[in-house]
Amino acid sequence: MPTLDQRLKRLSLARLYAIVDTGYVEPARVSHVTQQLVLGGVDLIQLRAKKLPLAAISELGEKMRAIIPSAGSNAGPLFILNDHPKLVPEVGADGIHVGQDDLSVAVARQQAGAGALVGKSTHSLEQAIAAEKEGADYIGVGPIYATPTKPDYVPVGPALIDQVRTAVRVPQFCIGGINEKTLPEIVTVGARRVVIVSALLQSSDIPAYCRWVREQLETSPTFLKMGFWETLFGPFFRDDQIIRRVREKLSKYPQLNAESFATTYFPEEKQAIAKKLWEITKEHSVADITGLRPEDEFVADLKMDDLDSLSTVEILTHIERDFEVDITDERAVRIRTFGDLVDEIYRLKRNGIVRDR
Ligand code: TZP
Ligand code: MG
Repeated sequence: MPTLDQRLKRLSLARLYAIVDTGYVEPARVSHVTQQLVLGGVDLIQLRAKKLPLAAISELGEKMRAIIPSAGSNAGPLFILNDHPKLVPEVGADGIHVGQDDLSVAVARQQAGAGALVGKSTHSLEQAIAAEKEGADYIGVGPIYATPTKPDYVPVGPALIDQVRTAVRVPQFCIGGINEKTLPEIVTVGARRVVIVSALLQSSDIPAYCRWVREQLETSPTFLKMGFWETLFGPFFRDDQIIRRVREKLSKYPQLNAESFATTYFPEEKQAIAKKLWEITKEHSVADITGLRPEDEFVADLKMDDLDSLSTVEILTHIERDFEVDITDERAVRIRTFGDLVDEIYRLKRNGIVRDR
């Protein structure tokens, strides 16, 4: 069974969350649909069976568990149950999802077991902030658009996506009415994680639909335009926000060039790396970074999503055009500052994982 840390790491990399909702999928088709979602490479799968008795949910959960590969080592998707935390240990699920009218996050966690993830639905900025404070590992935000899957709820609209993104640090999944018409719109306003229920379940080719969604999330105009800081500190962070925040932060510092930056702030063995990173940054960033200092805490000032949980693999993926990388080390690292990044690459180079091109 994956540990809580492994589950959190898997969650931090997640983009597409699917729900097997028995309102759309009869129990007899649950196994087939689950297989299709696994084939499509979704990151989370939830079982949502509003009208079934507990015993039937447990039985379906066990069937799904047998199909869904373990999420340890980032292999399979996370498997989440809706509403019944006590079933989590017996089914072997990775977590539980609760709504605003359900058990608190703390009680759900206690019933589901200490290693389980707890997600919470939110329908406003206030609820999103409160859910994070309450300790939710991720939140759902929606319904963004009106949806027959949750007919009694007033849609919150796409404008909430950006507000939540700047206020909340835990992963946030946009939900409600997301389909081939609406996904491009929410991506342009900053959505980077989505839950899709009906559009995915009703698709005639579920794996192909999953691939299309992922492509939308990863090749949006925002994503393609992104500069180095965005690639490093979180895709979908908008250019104008980057420019403004980085300029604000850096305007205090004297001008530096790559050479003086590296030699001023780093010991000799790390200077080449620092210089290279500075140059990559300058070349690819939309921001003026001439005053960059190693101790600048971009996470605190820029509130970029996911920075805490950026893994070595993700970081190296972004710099692989400049370094030859053999990604065998999946140790999650905490990169808070430019100096941390230099240190981390130095460590990887010393261990032979990264070599200069
Ligand atoms: N919570 C907010 S909207 C929603 C839930 C469970 C349903 C989303 O379903 P669909 O079919 O993707 O609109
Ligand atoms: Mg519920």
